[in-house]
Amino acid sequence: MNRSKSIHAFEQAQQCIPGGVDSPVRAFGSVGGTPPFIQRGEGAYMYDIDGNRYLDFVQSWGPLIFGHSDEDTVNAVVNVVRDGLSFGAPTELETQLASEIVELFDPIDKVRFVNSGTEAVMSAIRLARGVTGRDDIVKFTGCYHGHSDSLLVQAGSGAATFGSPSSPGVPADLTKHTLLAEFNDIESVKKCFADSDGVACVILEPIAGNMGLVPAQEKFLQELKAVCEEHGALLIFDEVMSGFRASLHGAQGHTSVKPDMVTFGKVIGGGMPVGAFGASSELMAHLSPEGPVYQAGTLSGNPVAMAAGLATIKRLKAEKNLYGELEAKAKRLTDGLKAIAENHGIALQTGVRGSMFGFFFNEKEVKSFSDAQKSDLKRFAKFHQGMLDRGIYFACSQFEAGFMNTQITEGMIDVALKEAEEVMGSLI
Ligand code: KE4
Repeated sequence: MNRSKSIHAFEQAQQCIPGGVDSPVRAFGSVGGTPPFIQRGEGAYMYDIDGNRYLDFVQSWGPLIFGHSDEDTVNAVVNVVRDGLSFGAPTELETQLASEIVELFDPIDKVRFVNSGTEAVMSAIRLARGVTGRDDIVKFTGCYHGHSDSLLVQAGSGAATFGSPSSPGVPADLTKHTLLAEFNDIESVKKCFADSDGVACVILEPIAGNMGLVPAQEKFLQELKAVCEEHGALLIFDEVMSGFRASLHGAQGHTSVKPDMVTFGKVIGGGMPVGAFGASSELMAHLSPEGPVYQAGTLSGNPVAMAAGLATIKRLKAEKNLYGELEAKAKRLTDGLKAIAENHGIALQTGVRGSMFGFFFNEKEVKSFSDAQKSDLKRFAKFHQGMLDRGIYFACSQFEAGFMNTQITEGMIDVALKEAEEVMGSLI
């Protein structure tokens, strides 16, 4: 596949943008090769500046559940943008989208819009700390919640549960209140509580998509909720990715456990920059201007983003069989990949939750980040590049999830599987 224009564009980009990208994963660091520079998207496909076509299983990392340049979404944006791009003043569009989200997520009565998932999580944690008067928070290795300082932590030294910065530029003072537990391991959570003088909240991806696809086990979620209740800590489900991807009710379509707070992003913006966080009226009343916990944003809830999100959520509600159909297509793809891999003597672990899917080049089931890290990353990279050269665009990291959308047909999935048959053969 000729990507000469992308190669040149990547060189140009690196002259004025760090790494040539505005988000690190896009640089293809973990899979190698040059990232295609995209010219346009249409339905199930993206087209790069060399004219190559790609069947897209990433969809901007989740937002595009109706595919690229979805007509309803584009029309909604065009109609609104003619009346103005932003006012810095309230609009009814914010109320309408907030009402739609609140209606679909039981535990929350109110939401506040922001401009990214990072902002949503950062604000939710500040609210939890403000409400409880406690500083410590618990997160899980392998879960990603955006790049705010308190959450860029790695395991501390030895058995310590308190995290240390995972990035230069993050002062230890800003991570010393973040404790790290192991996903699906309730004993590690209890140790964090034992080590802490008071935990404000526990945050996790209830269906993790940032270590590859790793759902939290139901028993673990129930025990986690019980531990939080025992200690008066708030439970935050970070559904920036799983929200409206795992089901119409996010992860809560797959677990009986109800969180105290939920964060959102991606799909609720329909491709425009939107994040949100929600909780009960009682908890949200602590937020400025009602309460003392400060949080703000110039473009938060701007009408263009609200219009895109509203068009998306309304359609998700209207199309009753949508998630069942997306899950069936995701299973067709992953079951097919698993069969092809096994025919070549390659171990492939696969998983599906609604329109989210994942696969690990791993001998064993993956239940935590340490399990995921045992995957064959070289084999993943070779698979990714082989499929990309055949026009199939998977996430460029073993530690990411894949996404199905309404524009991808069973015929397209069969084409992807046919290409995978050849690529898997090259991996042995
Ligand atoms: P943003 O700030 O990127 O909008 O959201 C941060 C975030 C928070 N919580 C979860 C569960 C997330 O998955 C994310 C962002 N997801 C990544 C994909 N794994 C975004 C892609 C990127 O960083 O370029």
